[in-house]
Amino acid sequence: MLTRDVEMTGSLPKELLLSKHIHFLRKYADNSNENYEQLMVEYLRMSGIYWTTTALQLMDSDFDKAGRADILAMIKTCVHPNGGISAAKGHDPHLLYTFSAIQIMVSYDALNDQIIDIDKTAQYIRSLHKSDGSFMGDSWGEVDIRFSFAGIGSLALLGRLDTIDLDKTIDYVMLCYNTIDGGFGSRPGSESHAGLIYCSLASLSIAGQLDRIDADLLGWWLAERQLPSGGLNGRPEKLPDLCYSWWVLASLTIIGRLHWIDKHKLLRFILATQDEETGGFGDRPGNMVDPFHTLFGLTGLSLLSHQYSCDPNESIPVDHNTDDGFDYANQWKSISEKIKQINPVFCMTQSVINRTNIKLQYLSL
Ligand code: 3PZ
Ligand code: ZN
Repeated sequence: MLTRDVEMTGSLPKELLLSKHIHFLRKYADNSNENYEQLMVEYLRMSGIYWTTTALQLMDSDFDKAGRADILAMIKTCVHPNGGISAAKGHDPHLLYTFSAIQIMVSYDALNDQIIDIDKTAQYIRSLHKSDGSFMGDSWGEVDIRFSFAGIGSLALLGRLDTIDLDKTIDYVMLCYNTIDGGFGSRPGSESHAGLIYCSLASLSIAGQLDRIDADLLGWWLAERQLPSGGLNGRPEKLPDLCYSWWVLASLTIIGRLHWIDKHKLLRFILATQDEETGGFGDRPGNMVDPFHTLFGLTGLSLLSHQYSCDPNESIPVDHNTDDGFDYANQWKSISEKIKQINPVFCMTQSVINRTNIKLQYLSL
């Protein structure tokens, strides 16, 4: 069988370009000079701010102070009378942007800063919950498992999970479970896809119901997403894409099987997707960079490097420390010092999640 993959040849970055990434992202985060408004299309803006600020928080603890007030003021202009939040001022509210806005507010510890009325926003989310346990994205009525995670994740961060029947919500998620490969699709009967698997596992982790899946079967399918280049794809026969480093690694972390992939090969792929000139990460080596892939490059490195620095049983395999030009032991140590720990369920820094009293479930082998 022919494998679809990319070549890892030519001069590709081999080290983390930390200060370039901070510079790249600051252009987007600096709302005050309206840079951001030119850089990120309007219909994505709220999520764009979440990708950008989360990426900066992972690298730079002083970041919080800089854009906080402007960003919170921007969110306030997107809050609708029904409690929903839109991507930008004047747009319709949507569950995905409501989730992004809540993630940003929680990361700034601003839930009680009178930007939203928590009860109203919880009621807005409840209004999108259907009697079969599924979630709509907005009043147009489209249903997707992504919206289930956005609903559950939002309510958990608001401390309002009791607003919905959580068991029923998880029963719907389990209708999207595929017994053949252990994965999840967007709706019942749909093909498994790594991004939707992440949404499902994150939902099950919040609900404490991860025992409902076959973690070995799913872990196997997830580990098979790694290609000879080291990069990961989202389903069979697809090219590798940096953002799947996050969807797959976060999923494997939640089910306690992160060590089922070759981390050293993935490290080389992730570093190769950096742009040496502009900073930022793209989907594949040599491609255009954006804040979305920049966040998921950094979160992938965070999961990999912190697992290394935390787990004394994980040693660097000898055959990896040969002559491919990589000093793995030093790379992992230095990356874990430069990038903070990310929470695999919420994709927010672990220190922010520690401030909440949300209980999450993780499996171990
Ligand atoms: C990208 N969206 O629908 S999108 C997204 N994709 O809003 C944001 N990997 O064309 C950026 N591809 C770049 N900055 C891409 C978010 C998509 C994912 C597209 C993509 C990613 C390969 C082609 C869906 C969470 C939220 C949203 C998604 C996934 C997960 C696009 C195309 C689509 C979109 C935005 C821009 C540049 C950035
Ligand atoms: Zn991608």
